[in-house]
Amino acid sequence: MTTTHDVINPATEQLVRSVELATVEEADAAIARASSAAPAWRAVAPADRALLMRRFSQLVGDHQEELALLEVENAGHTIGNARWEAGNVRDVLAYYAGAPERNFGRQIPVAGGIDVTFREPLGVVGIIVPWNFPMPIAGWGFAPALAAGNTVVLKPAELTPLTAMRLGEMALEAGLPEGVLTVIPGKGSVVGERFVTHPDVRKVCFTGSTAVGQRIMRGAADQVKRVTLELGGKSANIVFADSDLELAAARAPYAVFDNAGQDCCARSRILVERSAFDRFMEHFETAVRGVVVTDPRDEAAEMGPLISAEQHDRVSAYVEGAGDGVDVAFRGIAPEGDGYWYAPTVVLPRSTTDPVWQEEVFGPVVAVLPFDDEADAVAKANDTAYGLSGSIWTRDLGRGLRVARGVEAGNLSVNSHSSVRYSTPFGGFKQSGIGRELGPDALEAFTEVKNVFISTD
Ligand code: TXE
Repeated sequence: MTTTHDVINPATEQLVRSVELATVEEADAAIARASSAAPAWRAVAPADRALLMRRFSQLVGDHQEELALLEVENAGHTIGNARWEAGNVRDVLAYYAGAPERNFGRQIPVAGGIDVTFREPLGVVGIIVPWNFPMPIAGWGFAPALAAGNTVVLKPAELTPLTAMRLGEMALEAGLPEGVLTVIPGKGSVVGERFVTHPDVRKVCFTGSTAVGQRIMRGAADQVKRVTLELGGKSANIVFADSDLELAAARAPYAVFDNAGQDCCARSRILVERSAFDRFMEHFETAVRGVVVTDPRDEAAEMGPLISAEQHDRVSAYVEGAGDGVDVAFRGIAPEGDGYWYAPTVVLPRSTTDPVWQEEVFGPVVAVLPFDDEADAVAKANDTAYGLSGSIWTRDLGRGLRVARGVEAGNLSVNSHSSVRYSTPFGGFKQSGIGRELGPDALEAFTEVKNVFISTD
């Protein structure tokens, strides 16, 4: 039976649009179309596949403002962020448009003949997208998958299907054949599960919670199905006393409050060298109080609302619900009235076992603790089940690199909080996931290596 989902604007709590959610039968039909489209798509000449992807990229670029405005309603993102996100999809498509003609194999010296490897597409790839970055995460999946010659079925999150649906329309407008990229709004337990169990879906690329990621990995084992998992994070922002402390404090809010903290790379734990702790906190307080939390359509907005009332409850349970288990150091501002607003909040955990220090809050809450020396900083940073990203602030670049090598995480930055560039690999250690997106690695993740030996004897 068909059901619908009401997409709610998180800043106003008003209905944006009702969307029909696909049934299992509809998911099966979409997978069947993707399966039928696969042989022809992989046979498209590399230059022609590249051209179609460039057209798709161009179209996304031409509609950047439309997509950005839609994302403001769909996900409550600030207009500035939403523009960046639409631009990111354009850029990711343009980057991977270079791939079909550079999908090189190798020629390996062997006795008695010629040995060559090919990078073959997998077939149909299922991409499951969360609500926190509906456009970029969709693009990071479909762009390399399509470039490598796969066809794609993509399920956006129930809460935020609108921009992915629009991208699906644009793929057709750009001339990608029917069935090459199909966006299917639906429930995780229906459409998402079907991607995992359907034998024609050869790989599932999932971004979301660790619990669902574990379930997908278990389910995929039955068919030895390939998976890429991008899961949660509890990343550390490590500030040494020799850093430009004012700059480190000024940049720290962006690293954790961007997208209202609903970011798997959020640096939600700040570790400050003990001798600089008080000075850092003074500068940090000024910066946090200055974060502009307002109507996301406002050009000045730096932070918008949380995605839903449920997420609001979840976040406040870590602070207001923690009883006397957590001390609030200071807070920023947030609007009153309609919308799922939560002020930027800085807490001082009592110990490193506190939930707010260990668990992914996925909201604008950051916990701060001091550390004693380099070894203590690395040990505290690594005292988590996650390992997605992290930052190190120091003027000693030798130390910056040493600490970056010591932190068990996939994406580290020194004197910066930048984690994502379309040309470099992105992904997690430990329970933050498996596999890599973006850069050359993603292309490999959407292909199988085939070895062919030709006898010359
Ligand atoms: O995620 P889910 P939710 C974390 C974050 C957040 C929490 C809950 O801590 O507060 O997870 O968010 C689909 N088979 N992250 O509940 O459920 C679902 O429809 C297949 C971190 O929204 O994991 C959606 O498309 N698919 C994360 C996607 O999975 C299933 C981003 C993510 O939903 C499924 C999001 C199933 N059984 C949440 N069940 C990050 N690290 O960026 C659900 N889905």
